[in-house]
Amino acid sequence: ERVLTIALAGNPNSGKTTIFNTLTGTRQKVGNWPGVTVEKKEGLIEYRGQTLKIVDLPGTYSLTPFSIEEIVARNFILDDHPDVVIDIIDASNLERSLYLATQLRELDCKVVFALNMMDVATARGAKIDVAKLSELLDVPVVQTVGNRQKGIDDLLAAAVDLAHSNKPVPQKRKVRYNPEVEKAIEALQQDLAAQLRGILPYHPRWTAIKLIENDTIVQERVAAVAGEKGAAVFETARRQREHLADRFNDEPEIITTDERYGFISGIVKEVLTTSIRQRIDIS
Ligand code: GDP
Ligand code: K
Ligand code: MG
Repeated sequence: ERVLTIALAGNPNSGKTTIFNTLTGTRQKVGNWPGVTVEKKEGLIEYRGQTLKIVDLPGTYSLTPFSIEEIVARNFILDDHPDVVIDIIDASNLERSLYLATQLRELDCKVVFALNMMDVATARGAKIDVAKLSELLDVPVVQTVGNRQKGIDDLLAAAVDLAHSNKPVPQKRKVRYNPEVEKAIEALQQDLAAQLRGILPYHPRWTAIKLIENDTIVQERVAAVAGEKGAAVFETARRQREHLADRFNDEPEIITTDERYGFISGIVKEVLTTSIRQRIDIS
């Protein structure tokens, strides 16, 4: 039977390695990611009669093309198509953690959240509406306390169930940008579909967003498959970027980043309650 690949993503210090170690025990292979000196850890385990390959991705806050760690993590998801990505979320730093989570949702990979550090969050008086978080991002959420091996069986079960599920990755409950940005994405997406149907390496909406953000790695990948047909697409991307820069007086990638933060802060308002004591402690 086919080996299922499960990748662990998360911010630095979210508990990724702790959970990786619990999942894989001593069956670990440590090396480097190809071409870079970033450590790669993977481990094979047997689960419900099936072999699972667990891959510990570099810890990142985002998935931009500006840091080696982020490029490694993103390329693995884009090119190796893991069956499921477990995003280890630090529940005691929910807002910060959701930036990566939001980007993973935009990438259209299958995602499960491990809401880790729940003990820390609770001790600080934070209450998280887990069901609501799951609903708002349309992602299964499992609560874990990594250093006490709590919730890890449930997490693995949720990941494997999702890997086997035939349900397509939900398209709603992702970031929607303001109408002007959405129009630019739509125009570019239509061009991508018209010019590069069948040869586009990545999801068209995601590709359009990245081209509007001037993402050099995605530009290179699209150029590599598109050949001459790329010219029209890159011209549309350039025009849409220019239009948005004029309209908002800012780089499009700044606008999309801001809007992701806005989307996240809306989610946090709905799911996170802090006790009076904590609010006093912070002030
Ligand atoms: P990584 O940077 O994401 O790989 O994080 P690590 O796995 O190295 O964990 C960072 C620290 O947090 C370590 O000291 C862990 O023992 C600790 N840790 C991991 N999970 C939890 C948790 O759920 N609760 C608490 N209190 N500590 C945790
Ligand atoms: K660490
Ligand atoms: Mg680590």
